[in-house]
Amino acid sequence: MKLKGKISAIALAAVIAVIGASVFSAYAQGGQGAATAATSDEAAPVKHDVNKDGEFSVKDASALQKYIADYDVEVDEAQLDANYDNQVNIKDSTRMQKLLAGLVVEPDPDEIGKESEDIGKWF
Ligand SMILES: [Ca+2]
Ligand SMILES: [Ca+2]
Repeated sequence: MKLKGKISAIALAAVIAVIGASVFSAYAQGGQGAATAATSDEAAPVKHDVNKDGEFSVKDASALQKYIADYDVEVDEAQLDANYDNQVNIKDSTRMQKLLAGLVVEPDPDEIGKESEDIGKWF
């Protein structure tokens, strides 16, 4: 009777261990998936995400203004030129605010840098 109880306890412990391992495995796979997603986000930065927080918001226009004013602020320099004129100045911050307000739209990538009658609609 005592031995039978011990065997039951061992069997129960084994079942718990198997279930626990399955749950842990599923959790670990979920974690791995999340890590992969984070890696792909790093590969494609968000356009105009000046402050590198993963989204384009008014904070990016503010970070750009601080950068222009020579504050000690960390920025993604690749995201500063919002009006594609190869200069970084207050016009870029203004354009970011217009983009956020829906007053202007992003130009077609093929049109960036070209002179065009329609270029005014983007700026
Ligand atoms: Ca941002
Ligand atoms: Ca610019």
